[in-house]
This record gives sequence, structure tokens and C-alpha cells, in this order.
Amino acid sequence: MSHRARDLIDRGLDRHIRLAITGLSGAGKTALLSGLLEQMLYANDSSALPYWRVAKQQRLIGARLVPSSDWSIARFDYEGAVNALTGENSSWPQSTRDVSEIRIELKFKPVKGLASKLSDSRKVTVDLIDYPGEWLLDLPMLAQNYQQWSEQQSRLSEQGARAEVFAGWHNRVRESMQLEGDADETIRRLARDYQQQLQRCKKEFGLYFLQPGRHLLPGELADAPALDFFPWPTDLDLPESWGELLQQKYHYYQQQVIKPFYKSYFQDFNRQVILVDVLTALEAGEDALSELKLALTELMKSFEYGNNHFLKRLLSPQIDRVALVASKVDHIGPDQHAALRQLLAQLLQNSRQQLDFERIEYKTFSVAGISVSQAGQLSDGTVVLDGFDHDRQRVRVGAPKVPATWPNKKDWQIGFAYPRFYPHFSSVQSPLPHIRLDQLLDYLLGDKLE
Ligand SMILES: Nc1nc2c(ncn2[C@@H]2O[C@H](COP(=O)(O)OP(=O)(O)OP(=O)(O)O)[C@@H](O)[C@H]2O)c(=O)[nH]1
Ligand SMILES: [Mg+2]
Repeated sequence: MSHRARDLIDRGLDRHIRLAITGLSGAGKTALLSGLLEQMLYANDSSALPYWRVAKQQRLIGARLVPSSDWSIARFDYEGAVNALTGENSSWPQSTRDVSEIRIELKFKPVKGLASKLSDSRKVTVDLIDYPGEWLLDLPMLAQNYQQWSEQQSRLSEQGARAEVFAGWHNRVRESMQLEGDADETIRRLARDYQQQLQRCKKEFGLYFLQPGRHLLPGELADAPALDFFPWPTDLDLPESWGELLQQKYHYYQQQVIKPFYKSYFQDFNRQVILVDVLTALEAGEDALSELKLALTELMKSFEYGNNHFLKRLLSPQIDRVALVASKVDHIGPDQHAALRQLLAQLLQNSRQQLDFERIEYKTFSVAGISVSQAGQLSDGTVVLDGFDHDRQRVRVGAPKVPATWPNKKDWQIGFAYPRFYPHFSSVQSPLPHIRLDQLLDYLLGDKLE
């Protein structure tokens, strides 16, 4: 029997969970994944995880990393991440460049049902996947043809900060149309130009809805002809020969780049974390926050949600439980966590409607995968955060506020700023500190560990 088939049967029997951490670039996926593994592997010390019931009730017998069923995918470098965080020059793990996967096996004492009578221990395996956030945003392109994609992107490019970035590029497209020349070569040049503008959108303006993702992080496709396309500005007439080429490239990108990525990693999971770094978007300003909302709304349309019916689950597993998670909550004081969750819920309003409609269970959380600050309160009631700055010097800052609803004009003018703390851990400090990962673990895995 193939590994995949066995995974599916195990899933039907509640013995296998495939958890997707869905988040854009920089959302904190790698840190969260490392934090979740860290907490599960050290869960025997139940005092650190009071809200993970299986640990709290001392029913967790053990957790260990085991080989993945798919032998062709790189293993997620959990040890590398922990080494980076706890090494001599403690630092955050690098931004992810490729896909990797890791499997953890949890052995526990069942509490109820037949299982508890038949045996005194059971196993559940959990698969976790890490990948570059840039590639995720390509998924909505699967549901659009070249024309629809071009229309959407053209509309976007006229708004806010994008208008400034793309004005010059638009002129260069128009000028190129007047020139005689090899269509292939011209399109290649304009595509590279477009790629640079997308990179500016990210670096200079912190924007989010950036497609195609491989223009930002090409991976093995660096300089490949597959990337020689861009959305056509719909106010210009598209020359027929160019149109054909652009459409072919777009189609190729859909079929050969996005689809395999989607099929391998996103079609097949049954639990999902939607991870959002709301604080960084607030800092970047209104254009960024609006684009984050749009990007998340479009992205959520790519996932299949469905009820957890036994047969259906066996044949085509679908997502039956979703955690909507605001990341890096150690940048603010505990008194602001509820406001952050409220703003996250507003940001994901359209997605929540979709989940409600499909009757999928979801819940909002605010967590820190790896917490690098400590909150405290001064005698006058001021909330402060203690941590380490870039030079690893101790710093104490007043904890900033988070708006619970979409900020108004005046708030945007004043702007938002959140402190940056840096990891400063020793190699003997395990498990690494976190905020609320026990609640998240209980929500995502608790029912399978009963
Ligand atoms: N304070 C704090 N910062 C965090 C936390 N998680 C992530 N960060 C910060 O956010 C950065 C990005 O986090 P990653 O985990 O690399 O984000 P990612 O989603 O994996 O990003 P890509 O790999 O680029 O897709 C880190 O380098 C840290 O600076 C957290 O729990 N607390
Ligand atoms: Mg990463």
C-alpha cells in the first residue's frame, strides 16, 4: 500500500493530521512551526502548557520526530531553527526559500471510547509543512484566466502607492509597443521590469497582494522563460502576437508551477492555521492593511472546506477546523491582545463569512511562536515590555496600543509603531518561551487526542 493511501486511511481513523500553516511572507510561519514543535517535543513538562489538555492531564506519553511519508521532500530544519535562536549570536531563522515538511508522532493515553478499553496508548501523527509565503499568493491565479487576472491587477495598479510604482512601467509598455522588435525579447524585458516594480511594492511600501509570487522569489525558476509574463494594462490594446505569448506563458505558469505546488501541499490537509502579522501591516500604513485584507480574502477562496463526514474525509480530506491567528503578539502588552484579535476578525470578515457558510469551525487566537519579550506592569499601572534590542542590550519600552477596529484618518496620520525585540536565548533554554501555543495546540489537535 502506498504511503499516501496509508495516510488517508489513518486520517479516516483519526490517527493522522495534516496541518497547514497558511501565511504570507514574513507572517511568522517558520517561527510558529518551530515553536509548535518545540512545545510538543517538550510537553512532558505540563506546567508550561496549562491549556493543552492532553499534557495538562498527563496523558501525553511522548512526542518524537519521525520520517515523513513523502521521501522526496526536504525535512523541515527544526534543529537549524532552534540552533539559530539559541546559538552564540542568537538570531531569527532565515526567510524560507523552499518547501519542507516534518512529521511528529504523539503517543498518548486515550480517555474515552473503545480505544481506552482496548489499549492503554494510541498514536497520532501530525504533518507540518513550511514554504515561502510569496508562493502562496499564486493560488488565486488558478481560478482566473489571463484576461481576468490582467483586469484585476490593472485596477489595483491604479490605486494608492501602486499608482506611483507602476506609472513608469506603464509608460515603458506603451513605448515598447511602438518599437519594431522581437516580441519574445520585448516581453522578456518588460517582465523583468515588472518584476522589479513588484519587488519595490514589497520593499518600499510593504504591500501584500503581489503576483506572480515567483517574480519575488523565483526559486529554481530564476531567469527561466516561464516567468516572462506580466498582467496586461487593460487600457492599452494588446497586440495579437504579444497576447498569444503572454497567454501561453500564463497558462504554463498555472499548470506547471502553481498546480503542482497546490496539489502537493495544499489540497490535502485537514486542519489549517491562517497566520497574519497584523502589527507590521499597521506600521506600513493604510494601503498595506487594505491590501493585506484583499490578499487574504482572495487566498481563502482557494481552499476547500467541508464537513468532517467520515467517508468524505477518507476519500477526499477537507479542512474541518481553522484557527485564525494573529502572530508576534509579544510586541504588545497582554491588555491589547483582545483588540488585536478583534482587528484580525475584521480583516478576515469575508473569509469568516465563507467559513460560516460552509459551517466550518473556526476561532481567533493571538500568539507568539517564539516570545522574545516579557510583559510587566509598573506601580502606576503602565504596561511595559522587557527584551533585547538589535545589539542584544536589555531594553524596556512602554507597551504600544492596538486599534480594535479599522483605524480612522487621524489614527493613520499619527501612524503605528511597534517595538522590535531580538532573540537572546541560551542553548540550554528549552522549551523556548511562547504565548498561547498551548491553547492553539488544544484547538487544533485536542479532539484527536481524546
Ligand atoms: N517578536 C516576535 N517576532 C517574530 C515572531 N515570529 C516571527 N517573528 C519575526 O518575523 C520574522 C519573520 O518570521 P518567519 O517565521 O521567518 O516568517 P515566515 O512566515 O516563515 O516568512 P517566509 O519564510 O518569508 O514566508 C522573523 O524573522 C522575526 O523577526 C514571534 O513570535 N515574535
Ligand atoms: Mg518561513
